[in-house]
Amino acid sequence: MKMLQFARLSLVSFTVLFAGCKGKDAAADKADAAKERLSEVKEKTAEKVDAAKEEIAAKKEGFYNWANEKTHGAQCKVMDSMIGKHDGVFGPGTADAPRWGIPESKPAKAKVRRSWSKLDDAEKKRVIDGFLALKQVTVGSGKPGAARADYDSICGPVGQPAYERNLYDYYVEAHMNAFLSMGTPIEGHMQMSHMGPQFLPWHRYLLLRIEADIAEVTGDPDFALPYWDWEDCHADSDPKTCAPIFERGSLGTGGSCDDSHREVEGYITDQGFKVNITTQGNNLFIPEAIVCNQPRVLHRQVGCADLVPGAPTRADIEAMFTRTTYDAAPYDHCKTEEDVSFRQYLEGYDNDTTEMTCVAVGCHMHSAGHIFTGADMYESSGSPNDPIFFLHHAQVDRLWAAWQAANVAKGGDAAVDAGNPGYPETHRGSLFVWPEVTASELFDHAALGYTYDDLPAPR
Ligand SMILES: [Cu+2]
Repeated sequence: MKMLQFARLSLVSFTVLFAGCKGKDAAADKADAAKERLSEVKEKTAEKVDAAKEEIAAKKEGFYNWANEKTHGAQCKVMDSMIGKHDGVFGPGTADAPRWGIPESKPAKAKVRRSWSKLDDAEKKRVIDGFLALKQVTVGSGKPGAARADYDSICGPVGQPAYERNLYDYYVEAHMNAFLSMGTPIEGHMQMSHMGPQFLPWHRYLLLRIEADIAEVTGDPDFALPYWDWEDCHADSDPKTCAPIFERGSLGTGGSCDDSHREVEGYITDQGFKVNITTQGNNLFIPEAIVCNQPRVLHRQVGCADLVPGAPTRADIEAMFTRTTYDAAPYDHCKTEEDVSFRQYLEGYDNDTTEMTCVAVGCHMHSAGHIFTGADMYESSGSPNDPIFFLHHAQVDRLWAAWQAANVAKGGDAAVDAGNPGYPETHRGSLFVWPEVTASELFDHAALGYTYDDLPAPR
C-alpha cells in the first residue's frame, strides 16, 4: 500500500516536475518573445525620437538672434525670415468637431457677454467652475464633449511625455500649434492666427468654441464668456495691481513680481487648476522649449513688466477708433507706409518701437494685456493656460465689434464687409487649425449668436 502510494506520488511528482519543465520552457519562450518585441518597439521609438530631434535641430537653425538688429525695419525683416521655417509637422491640434460653436442659423436669442466686474460673486465662480470643468473632460471621462478632447497632442512629436488630454488644454495646444506652425508653406503667410488679418477672426472662433464647450459641459445653454474691461484697472487706486480683476475669490491673485513666487492664489488654485503644457523662456517658435506633463499652479506677474505702463486706457481705445482701414500691406506685424492699420494697432503694434519684444509681439492693446498680466500670459505661446486669456480676448473681440459698429454707423465705404473696410481679399479663407471655417464668415458677431452688454463708441 505504502509502496503503491509512493509510486503514485512519484508518478505525480514526476508528472508535475515534467509539466513544470515544459511550462518553464514555454514561459521562457514567451519572455524571449516579449523581450524581442520590447527591443523592437524601443528601437522604433529611438528611431522616431532621433528623427524628431533631427527635425527640431533643422528648425532651430532657422532661428536667428534678431535682437541684434537695431531698427524697426531690420528687426521686422529678420522676423519675417523666421516665418515659414516650421513646416507644421507638429499636427494641427484638431479634434474631430468641425464648426463646433458656429450656429447653423442666427439664434433667436443672443448670448450676452458681460463685463467681468459686473458679475456677482456667484456668477464669477460659475465662470471659473466652467473652466475647471473643461479640465475634467478627458477622452475617457464619458462626459459631454469627451470626443473633442481626443486631439493630436504636440507633446509626442516634440519628444515630451504625454499628459491626460482634456477639453481645456485643447485650446492651449491649438494656440501653441498656431505659433509653431506660423506661416507654414501649406498655410502660407496668409492664414495666420497672429501677426496678420486673421488675428481677429481666428480668436473670435476660438472663443466661440470654448464658450460652446462650457455651455455644454455645465448644462447652461446661455453661458456667455465675460470680458475683461481694461478700463476697470484704471478705476482702481493702483492700476498696477488691477485688483477688480485679479481677485482672490474667483480668478485668483496677480501673482508676484518676485520670480520665485509667481503662483496665483485664491479660488481657482484652491479648486485644483493646473497648467499641463507650456513653453520655457519666451520661446514662441522653438519646439524644444515645450514642456509637457509637469503639472503646476498657474503663474502671474501682474503689473511687473517695464515694457507696458499698465492695462490699455480709454485714450488707447479712442486712438483705435481713428484707424480707418482694417489692415494694410504688408499685412503682418511690420511697418506700413502710413500709420499702422486698425488690426495692427489692436493686436499691439506700432511703427516707432525698436524694442525687440514690441516689434515681435507688440506692446500695446492686446499685447499690452498679455504683457501686463505676465508669466503664463506673456512668456509662452500657451497663454490660454491662464483663463484671463479668454476674458482678455473677449475684450479684444468686443473692441473689434465696436470698431465695426462705428464704421457701419458712418455708412458708405466704411460700412462694407460688416464694417471692415480694407479687409484684404487674400486673407478671407480658411483658418489655421480649423480649415472648415473661413475668416469672412466670422465678420458679423451678431449672426454668430452673441452680443456685448456694452460696445464703446468713439467720443
Ligand atoms: Cu493668441
